[in-house]
Formats: sequence, structure tokens, C-alpha cells
Amino acid sequence: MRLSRYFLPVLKETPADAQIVSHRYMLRAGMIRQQSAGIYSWLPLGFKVLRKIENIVHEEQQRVGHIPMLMPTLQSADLWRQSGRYDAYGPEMLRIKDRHDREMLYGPTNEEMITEIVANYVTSYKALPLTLYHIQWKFRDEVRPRFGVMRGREFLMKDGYNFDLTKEDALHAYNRHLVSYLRTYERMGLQAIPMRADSGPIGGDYTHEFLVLADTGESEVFYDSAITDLTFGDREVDPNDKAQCQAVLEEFTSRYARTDETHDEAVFNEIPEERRRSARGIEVGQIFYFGTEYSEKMGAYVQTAEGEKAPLHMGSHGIGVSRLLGAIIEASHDDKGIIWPEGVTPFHVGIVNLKQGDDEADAACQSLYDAFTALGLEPLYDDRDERAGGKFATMDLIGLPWRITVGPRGLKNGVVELTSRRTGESEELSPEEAVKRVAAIYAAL
Ligand code: 5CA
Repeated sequence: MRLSRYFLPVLKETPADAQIVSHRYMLRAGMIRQQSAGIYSWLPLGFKVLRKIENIVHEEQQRVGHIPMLMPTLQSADLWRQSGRYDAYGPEMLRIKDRHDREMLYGPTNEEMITEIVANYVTSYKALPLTLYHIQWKFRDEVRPRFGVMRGREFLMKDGYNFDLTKEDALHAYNRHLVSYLRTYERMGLQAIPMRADSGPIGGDYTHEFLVLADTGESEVFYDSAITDLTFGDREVDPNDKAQCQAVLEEFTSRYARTDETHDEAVFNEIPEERRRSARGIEVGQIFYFGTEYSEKMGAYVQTAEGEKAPLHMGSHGIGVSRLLGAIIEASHDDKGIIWPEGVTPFHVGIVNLKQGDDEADAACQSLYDAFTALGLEPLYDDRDERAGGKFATMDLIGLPWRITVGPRGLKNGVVELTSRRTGESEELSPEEAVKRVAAIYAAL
């Protein structure tokens, strides 16, 4: 993409009403625009990152055998009356009437709808295990929408639902979700710690929240610092292997890590003092196992091998897709702007032409651009007729992890400059070598 042809409405001023750094940078980098409280348009740069995050979520869900689909945003009130949650949900639910006076709602989650679908089509244990998921917009009329996409009213969520014959199988689905979530967040450059949480209105005995540690997080958390040494890395876990998934869960949940709702001071105090931490965290996901409650209410039963009728064991599992943009920026920025991890960056590399209109510099930039494009990478070429300082400031703000600076002086010596956004370190290389270096970094992801 050439910056002169793109739509990147960068703001010079810091927006006064944005209280946290991710919100400020998302506005300043022209990623989002607020349309109403907690409701945003996703401008091209923001939309690109949102799609990257969605893609990672899709890939990791499908890697462990979960099946994608799409349910609507609008749901009928009757569906929610069947589960008893229509009245229980309270003012957070946006209720709407259609022209025939039928009561509808903008879905805050989809347990009822997916259970109704499965109840209608799945009749035998042979169709199990089954995990369906979608990535769809949700609406929760939060009392205090704030911090930009962190606590929106309209927000994008991946929600998945497992259907199993037995509690044991459903707990395997729970463990498998934990495994897939660990990989998902690490691919986005995040450490998200599973913490024992409160099940809230969704209900159930088993639930973990995934938290990214950040001072601006809305959750208060308590943990044993030893947990932060754990990484999932590139281990191979067979998603169908119950013992393997269980072992990962045990490893990642054996240390004390809890949200304030489940915090137990006495147990916490058993941890050696130097490892006791209390901090803030951003909740980027949650997994639940809640048994047969929804199945019984929505009529999701199957015939067992013995010919008996049994309600399905279920769980639901959510990832805050749009919130993740904010969480990633909170975890990765400096005073100049965002620093995107390679896995989610909107463009792979920025090309800055120090002397637009100079034949040699223009040609060198164009050939870098073509070389990256031919390799399937997306460069953002700042071809505007602007001062170098302005171009650098824009690149730093929007946070592309790699920048190549091209100028007549370097070209005389056959070199361009490759700069890491994270370390600020620069190296002079031939254009071919610079392309190779950047391509290798992305190939290793
Ligand atoms: N049905 C279950 C799991 S599918 C559920 O709704 N879980 S949840 O309430 O925990 O939401 C899942 C994730 O969505 C949360 O972990 C959080 O990351 C994100 N989320 C929840 N509320 C908001 C909000 N108001 N703005 C942005 N993201 C949100």
C-alpha cells in the first residue's frame, strides 16, 4: 500500500477524553472512530489488525478441531425466555421490537441459540463430540463503556460451545480450549495467564479467565510470580489426547493465580513472600464448563449407545477479539506509539523514502515494494512529499515492527537502513539483504 493512496487519518493532538494509552494511540493512529458511547467504526488500519487477530483465532480454533459457523446478531426474546435468562440479564441487554411488535434483542452471547440449533439436529451420541464456534459482534449495554475497545458496548467476540455426552468428555473440551487459547495469545505476542475466576451469570463450576497483566487492566489479580515463567512455546499437543491436554492444564493452573472474586488470602499467604504478586489485568478470554443446565432447558438430548436419553454436557468459551487490540497495545508500546508484535502487525514493513521525487530513491523504494509484494508480504510505502521527521513520526506511531529507510546518500553506497521498531536499532544493508532479513523474520513465525 502506498500511503499517499491510503486512508490513514493520523491525529497530531492527543484526544482529551482518552484515559489509557491504547485508546489514545488507536485514535491517534487513525484505527477507530467513536460513533456513540462504546460503539466504533473500524478505520482501515484498525480493521486490518482486527482481521489479523480474527485469523489467528480461526486458525487456532480449527487446529484443535472446532468448527466455524455464523449466527445472527439479533435474537428472539422467546429463545431467552426458554432458558430463563431474558429477565435475569437485566439492563445490559439491548431489547428491540420489530414492526410486528415481536420482542428481539441484540445478542450479548449465544448459549441459547447454539443449544437450540444442536437440539434440533443432533439426536445421537454418534455425532459427538462437537464444538461449534463463531466470531460475531455482541452488544452489552455496559453502564460505563470506557477505554475505547476495551470495554465497548458493541464488541467482537469469538464464542465457542462444546457438546459432549459425558462430564469427562466435556472437561476434556475445557482442557482443549485452554491449550488452544494459550497458543492463540502467544501468537499475538501476549502472555495471557489462566486464572481461577467466578462463573457469574453464565453459571457453572469450572471457569478460568485469561488475563494479560497491565497497570490499566480493570481486574484485580493475585498470583505466584513463578507462573510468568511458563510459556506454551511450540510444543505439540494432540487435541484429541485427553492426558496431554490435562497435563497442560495442570501445568498452567498449578500455581496460585486468581481474580479478586476467587482470591483466598490464607492460601495466597502460603506462597513465599517474594513470589506473591497483586496486580491489574485485562481479561482477554474466559472458558466455562456448566454441565447440562442449558441442554435441559433448551431440549438438547441425545440417544446413548444403550438407547437411553441423555442431556448434553456443555461449556462455552470466549475470546474478546476487539478487546485484544487494546490489550496488545497496552502490553507493547513506548512514548512514540504502538509496537506491533509481528503476528498481528497491519503491514509487515514500512518503507520511508527520504527524498520523494529523486529518481534513484523512488526507483529503489519501488523495487523494495515489488520484492516484498512478490514474497506475499505487505509493505506500507510512505511516498508522501513530506519531511523525514514527519514520516518517521507516523511510522513510529502506527508501530510497524520493521522500517526500511531509503535515501540518496545511502544509495550512493548501495545501502538502505533497516530499523527495528522495538529496539530502535538500525543496520545498513543492501536492499536485497534487507528484504531477505525481513522475509526471514516473518517466515519464522
Ligand atoms: N458466553 C461466554 C463465553 S463464550 C461469555 O460471554 N463470556 S464473557 O462474558 O467472559 O466474554 C468473553 C470475552 O469477551 C471476555 O473475556 C472479554 O475479553 C470480552 N468482553 C466481554 N465484555 C466486553 C466488552 N464490554 N467489551 C469488549 N470485550 C468484552
